[in-house]
Amino acid sequence: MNTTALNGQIVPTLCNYEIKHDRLKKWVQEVAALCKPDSVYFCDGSEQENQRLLEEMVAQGRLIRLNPEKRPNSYLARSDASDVARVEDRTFVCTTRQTDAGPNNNWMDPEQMKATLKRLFEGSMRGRTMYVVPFSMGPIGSPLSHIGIEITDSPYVVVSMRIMTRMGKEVVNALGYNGNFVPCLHSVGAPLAPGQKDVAWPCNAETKYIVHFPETREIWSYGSGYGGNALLGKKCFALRIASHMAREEGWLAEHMLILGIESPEGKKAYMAAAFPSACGKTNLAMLIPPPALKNWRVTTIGDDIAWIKPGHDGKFYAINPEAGYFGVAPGTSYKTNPNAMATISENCIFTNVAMTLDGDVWWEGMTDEKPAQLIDWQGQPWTPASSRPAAHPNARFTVPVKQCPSLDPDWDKTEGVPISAFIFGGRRRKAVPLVVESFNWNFGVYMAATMGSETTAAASGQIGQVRRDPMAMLPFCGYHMGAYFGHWLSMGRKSQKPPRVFCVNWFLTDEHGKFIWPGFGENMRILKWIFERVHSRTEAMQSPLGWMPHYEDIDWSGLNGITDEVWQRLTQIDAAAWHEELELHAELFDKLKDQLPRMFALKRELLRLSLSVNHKP
Ligand code: O2Y
Ligand code: MN
Repeated sequence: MNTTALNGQIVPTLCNYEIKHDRLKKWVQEVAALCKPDSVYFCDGSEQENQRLLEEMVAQGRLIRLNPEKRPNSYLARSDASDVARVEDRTFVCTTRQTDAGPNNNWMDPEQMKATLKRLFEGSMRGRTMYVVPFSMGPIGSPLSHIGIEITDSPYVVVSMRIMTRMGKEVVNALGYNGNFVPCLHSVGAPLAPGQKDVAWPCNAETKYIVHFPETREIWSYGSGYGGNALLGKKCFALRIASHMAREEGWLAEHMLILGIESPEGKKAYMAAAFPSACGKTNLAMLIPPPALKNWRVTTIGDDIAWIKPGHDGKFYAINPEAGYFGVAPGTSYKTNPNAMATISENCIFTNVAMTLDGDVWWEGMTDEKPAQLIDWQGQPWTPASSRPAAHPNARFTVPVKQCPSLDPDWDKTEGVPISAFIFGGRRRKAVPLVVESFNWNFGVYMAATMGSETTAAASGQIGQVRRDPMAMLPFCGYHMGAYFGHWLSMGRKSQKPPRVFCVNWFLTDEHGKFIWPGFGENMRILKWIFERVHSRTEAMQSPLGWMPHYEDIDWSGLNGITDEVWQRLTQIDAAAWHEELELHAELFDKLKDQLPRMFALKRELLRLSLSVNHKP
């Protein structure tokens, strides 16, 4: 045990490895002087350290150890009822000029925000340990990876970051004397007075700030211990800060899953797909083809975030910067996602799920029949007669990707995998057809930029309203969305072989509100068509929105029920609905007009003309 002298105070400091990086040491000292923890601990990322932290948290009542016979080495955390999801209205992007953050972000002047945060962080870690968590987003040493250091007063964050990232002393080694890192400062905002008893989930119910400073590449998060608010490698770094870095450096940081598809002949293609939150990204990333297509294989690289850089051969190469899944538990079952169920069989941290009486986990949708008795996510007895859900709708599992049966053998490759197709999807009951391939890169960027999704309970806002969510990045783009579209267009200009762009919609319904596309594993039929388009440029049908499959272009083997009539509905382009859509595109463009690419107005006009010629309003 060493000590750090801070303003005359001695703070016990534990670090079992050498740190050569002066700027890192200085920053840790500055944070300790501000937050005034009882001690400082540098995480080494070892299994021993992990087990010690888990045991401490169990002893403190912060975690419940699940039945080791049912869920080996797995734990349950129950959050405070006020701290259950990302807080978009408390999330800020602070740039010198407000216009650089764009209308898509909450903004405050960086100096003013720093002053506010410094007041909040002053003494915020009293009575607690301050953990220093070195992590790499992407394989350590990959030219596509970047390093962050999270300082946090939450041991739950430490054990979660160890799952979600490559975490530990190897990262500090990789930094050497002066490598770059993104400083990520986090406090639950709940200091303890001497002798004060801690609670199971400390947080600050009144004040939360999730703040990004893209110009100085810093993150400060205060008041929440949950998910995207606290595991700062994920949305804060890998999307908001990274999207800003990517624009400056000529790459893409996207809210996309990455999957591989292998044909029966052994041909392989990788695709990256963007869907807004709560559209089944994890299910698609881990898809198991239906029995009739069992000779096709889907492999998983990532379920949420992709970092994509152009390679020397003109292709785009992608990595999953994460090393774990932070997936939504409700709705996950052996029917909807058997690979996810196998992944979470052990070494998992569950948050806000229900607990069975024999110490296992349960959530809505996990089994057809509800257990007769449970302990709900708030620790209360629950029966099927209870009016409230047993698990919180945003309950999560945190688990290493290595446990996923469909994990791609190249998931950890330092150069990434070549991407042949980008797929953009939303949740739309009508108007948007099942699948369409854009005529070219620029039109594809237009279609992806104007995509919308109907809101669900998980997102804030009213249920069932169409919210424009360009590239599924609206809550995650760290700069002006208009400039982001410009960046996407410029990436197409830089590449001789940009991926082909597809839009999909699994969520079309009939007049009774019933889904007309079966979804889940059956989406393989659409992925297969996409695979064939990118590999062999098979025939397709031209429409105003792009190329679409004929009925006979889809492999229907083993699936009944998609009649000609249903197919018409799945592929119809309702001109009246599209003229309304175009009005909504104009509304979006008006909000972004100060940095919107001029090409977009042109593309909109071309689309209007094409719809008018082919399908009169
Ligand atoms: O509510 C949270 O903090 C988690 S949100 C989340 C988690 C994993 C993957 N995606 C998301 C999302 O909101 O897109
Ligand atoms: Mn996500």
